[in-house]
Order: sequence, then structure tokens, then C-alpha cells
Amino acid sequence: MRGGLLLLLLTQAASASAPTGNCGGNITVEEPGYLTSAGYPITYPPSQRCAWAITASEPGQRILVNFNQHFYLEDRGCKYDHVEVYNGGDELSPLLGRFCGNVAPSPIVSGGNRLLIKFVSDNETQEAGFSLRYEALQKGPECSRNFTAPRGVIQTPGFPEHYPSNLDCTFVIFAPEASEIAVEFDSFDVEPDAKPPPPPGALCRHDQLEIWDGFPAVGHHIGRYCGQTSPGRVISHTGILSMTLITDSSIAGGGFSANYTIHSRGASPSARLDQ
Ligand SMILES: [Ca+2]
Ligand SMILES: [Ca+2]
Repeated sequence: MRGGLLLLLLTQAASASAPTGNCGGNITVEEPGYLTSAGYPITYPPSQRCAWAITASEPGQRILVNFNQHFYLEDRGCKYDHVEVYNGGDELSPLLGRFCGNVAPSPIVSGGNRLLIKFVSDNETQEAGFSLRYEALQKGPECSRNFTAPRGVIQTPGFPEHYPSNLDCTFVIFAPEASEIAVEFDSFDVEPDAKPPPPPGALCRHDQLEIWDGFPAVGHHIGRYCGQTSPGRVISHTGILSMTLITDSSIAGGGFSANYTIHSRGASPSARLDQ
């Protein structure tokens, strides 16, 4: 609890400044906003220790943060300067990532309605710092589903019509032990990230489908998809395959439709070819 108290003092000391204040604070997200390290985009001061506690205004909401691509913190393995993101309201919460160097982190979504951003710099070597945009994901229609049948179809809500805004769906396929799950996407159209920043790779800052071999955020990450880049054929070896679909408040695509089949590993090769 001492960590929480320290954080409380830290954030109270800074809360007199505006929500975009330069060294920590408590932010209740009524609408999207930005926070940046002091001195951004030129250089941050030495010896910073700042924590921003971001809380959605409604308990059912989640927090989405997108880092600006102009990101630079002293590298050196994040030992001296770093920004950390915790999945909760304080530093006792699970650490989602510790970042430094000049490659901005991918977008991050909280599990609950709180997220903590912590920034630390030591007393020498300062770089440009970071800026991030935060927003609360509104609660859309309920859309999560579990699948246990040997085969089935997974589609975006309302498919083939455009999917709704503010979705936060989790689809999980459960197979018996020692089975393989194969998912084949027949159709895929999710709002693209129209202005992808220079480093290659889909960031999918608006709408995104993520796929794991295992449970979401726990299993092996298979990929993050948007635009017309279909995941194609995806295989799970763990007996659990999960997908999360998150959509923002505007612009929808046609969605996706995928077939899945569960193959028992005990089956003979010829039987496994039989779809
Ligand atoms: Ca430093
Ligand atoms: Ca969208």
C-alpha cells in the first residue's frame, strides 16, 4: 500500500496543473485528450518521476492510448529513462510495458477502466520525450461469444452490413485437449489506419482485430489486423484461439466472416484433410 500512498502524493502534488500538466496528475476522461512529457517535443528535464492516473468516467469503459510517433527516450535498455504503462490505477497493477528508445509503443488498451502512465528520467542524457492521446472506449452492444462446436462461423455483428461503432468483442474457440483449431477468413474489411506512421507494420489505431493462440493478451500473439489485410488462415495449437475486435466511434468497414474447424490430433492425416 506504500506504493499507492507515494503515488497519491505524487499525483496530488501535480494535480494543481491542467490535465495535460507536465508531470503527472489524475485525469478523468470525459473526452479524448493528450499528455506529454515536460519540454516535449524538444527535450525533457533530468530527474523526472511523474505518474498520470487515467480513469474512464464510467466503470464499464476501457482506456485506449496512442503514442505519437515522435518518441525518443534515452535508450540503454530503458535502465535510466523510460515510460511505463500499468493496467490499473497504481504501480501495484500489472505492468503492460516499459518503453524507451526511438520507436513509439503500439496502441495500448486497458483491461479495466484505469491506466497508469509513469515517466522516469535520470540525471543525465535527455531526449525528446513522448506524447500520447488517450480516450475512453464507449461501451457498444454486447458481442462477445464462446465457441465450442467442432466447426462454426465467426462474424462481426450484423455481417455483411457494416459493423457497429464502439465494439469491444472477445471471441474464444475452445477445443478438446490435443486438438488443432484452424480459422479461415473468407472476407475481411476493417477500417484501415489511413496514415500509418513510418515504421512498417499495421498499428490499426481506429478499429482492430487481434488474434492469439491462447487467451487474449496471455497467449501467443498471432497478429493485429485492419484495412483489407486479411489474417487468411490461422492455426492454434493450444486448444484455445481467441480474437478481440475493438472499434472506435466513427467509420466502419464491412467487417469479417471466418470459418473455423477443430481437428483432433489423434485423427489420421486423411481424416484431417476432410474438411
Ligand atoms: Ca537520462
Ligand atoms: Ca472505426
